[in-house]
Amino acid sequence: MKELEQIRREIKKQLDKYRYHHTLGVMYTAAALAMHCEISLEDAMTAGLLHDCAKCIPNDIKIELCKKYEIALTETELQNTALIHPKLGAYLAKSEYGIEKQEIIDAIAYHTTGRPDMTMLEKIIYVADYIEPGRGEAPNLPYVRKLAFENIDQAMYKILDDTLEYLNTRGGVIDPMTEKTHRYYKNLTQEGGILYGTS
Ligand code: DGI
Ligand code: FE
Ligand code: FE
Repeated sequence: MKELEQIRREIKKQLDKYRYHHTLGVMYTAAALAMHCEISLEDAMTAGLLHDCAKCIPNDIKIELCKKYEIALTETELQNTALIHPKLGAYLAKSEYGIEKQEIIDAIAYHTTGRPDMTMLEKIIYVADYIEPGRGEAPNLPYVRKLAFENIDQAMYKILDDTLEYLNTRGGVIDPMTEKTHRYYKNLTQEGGILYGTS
């Protein structure tokens, strides 16, 4: 696996100024969450650095590359090109940046929609992407930022809930995986789950 510093230098060339700044924010926020949750800082920082590595590729090239690398895209992803960068990014993390750990590759692949029963590293990247210091426009940010360090599953649920509300009001096509993840974290935290469980 390449050194973090080497990946940082390479990724800087692939991103615009805003995206690079956001990427460093995600990397350091993921590091803080990893300290708190006692998982590998190096894995969290590597996944944070690479999570948006395919974001600045022009949309038509993204689709072309997916064809070339035989990455299957769903109808939803083809309709919403913003949903392609996690899958393509996961592929490039392995092929271009030498990432071998499947846990890191999965954290990149699921950073936009999430998925049910995520690993701690996957949740950390998903949450860090939303709360990093450069983000400012989402509702409830101060609350979610605090919640992230108190109960990461509840933070997942709140972020998914706010994201779906935002997409619904904006009329955006919702990826079935985002809904599935939302349902999973709602059940886990709201009904008979860790929050209000009877045990
Ligand atoms: O790449 P970033 O901007 O850092 O963050 P991201 O990869 O989480 O993408 C964020 C956007 O993705 C945000 O505007 C919400 C959107 N998103 C999340 N789930 C869905 C979705 N967009 C659509 N159309 N459908 C979804 O299910
Ligand atoms: Fe992203
Ligand atoms: Fe991001």
